[in-house]
Amino acid sequence: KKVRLISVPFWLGSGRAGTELGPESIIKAGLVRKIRSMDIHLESEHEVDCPIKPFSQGTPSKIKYLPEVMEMSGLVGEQVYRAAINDSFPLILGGDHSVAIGSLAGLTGHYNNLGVIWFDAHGDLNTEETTPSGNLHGMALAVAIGKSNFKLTDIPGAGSLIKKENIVIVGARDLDPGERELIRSEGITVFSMHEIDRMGIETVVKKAIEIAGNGTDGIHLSFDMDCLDPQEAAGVGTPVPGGLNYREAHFALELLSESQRVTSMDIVEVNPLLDYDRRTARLAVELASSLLGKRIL
Ligand code: DIR
Ligand code: MN
Ligand code: MN
Ligand code: MN
Repeated sequence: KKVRLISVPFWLGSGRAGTELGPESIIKAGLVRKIRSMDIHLESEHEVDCPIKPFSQGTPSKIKYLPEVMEMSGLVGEQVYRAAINDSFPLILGGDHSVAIGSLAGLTGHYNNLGVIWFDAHGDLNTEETTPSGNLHGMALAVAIGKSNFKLTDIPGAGSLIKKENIVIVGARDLDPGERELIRSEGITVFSMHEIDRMGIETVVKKAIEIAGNGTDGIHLSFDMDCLDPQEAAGVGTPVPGGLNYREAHFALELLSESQRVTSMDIVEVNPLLDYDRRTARLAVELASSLLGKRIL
C-alpha cells in the first residue's frame, strides 16, 4: 500500500484562524513516524501552497472567501488527482472542511462514481440561501452534490458531482433548519448520534459502507474531527457536545479499513490554537493509523 500525504494549511473556509496550523500539528504528533512503522510505503509529503491570507478586498459578499476557496480547491485537486492515478492513497490533512471540495475535485477527476462518508457533528449542507455564517466549510457537501450555486464542477479538473444516493453523514447533532429541509427533500442518509445510540456504531458503519459503496468505484472518507465528543477532541473550531467517544471512533475506522472500499481520506478541522495539549492532533494520528490498517493484535 502506498500513501501520499497532502497538507493543506487553510482556514478561510471556516472564518476562524487556526486550522491552517492543523497539518503541521498532526505531523508533529507523529503521523509520519506512525505510518512508517506500519507496512506502508509513504511516497511523499506535499504541502499545498494555498492562500493563507485573504485576497485583496473585493466587494464584500455574503459567502466568505469564495475566490480563495476555489483557488485552494483547484490546487488540492491537482495533488489528489496525481496520487489517485498513481494508485496511491491520498491522505489529506486540513485545514478546515472546505478542503474536502479540493479532495473531491481531484478524486472525481479519476473515479467516475465515488461514494462519500462524511463524519461530522454538522451537516455541511448549507447553500448560499441557507447559510447562517457565510462560511464555506458549512457548505462543502452541498457543493459536492450540486445543491448550491457554487458547485464542485466549477473547480478545474473536477469530474462529476457526487450522487446524493451515495452520500452518508455520520455523527450529526447540530443541523441548521435549511440543512434539515435539504436532507428531507433530497433523501440524504444521515446517521445522527440518535441512530448511533439506537443501533450501535457497528451497524451504522456497515450500513454506511453499503450505501456509499453501492455501485461506486470506491468511498472517500471525509473526517471532521468535531464528530468526536469535545471530551476527546477539544481542539476543533466548532465543538458540539454529545459526540462519538474514543472507542466508537476507533472501531468505526477499523471497520472502514476492513471493508477495503476506502480510496482516500480527509482529516480536517484540527485547530492547534485550541488544542492545548495536542491531544486532538494525537487522536487524529491514531485514527488515521486505524484506517490505514493498524490493528491491536
Ligand atoms: C454551521 C457550522 N452549520 C455553518 N458548520 C460547521 O456555518 O454552516 N461545520 N462548523 O463543520
Ligand atoms: Mn487507480
Ligand atoms: Mn465539517
Ligand atoms: Mn463539523
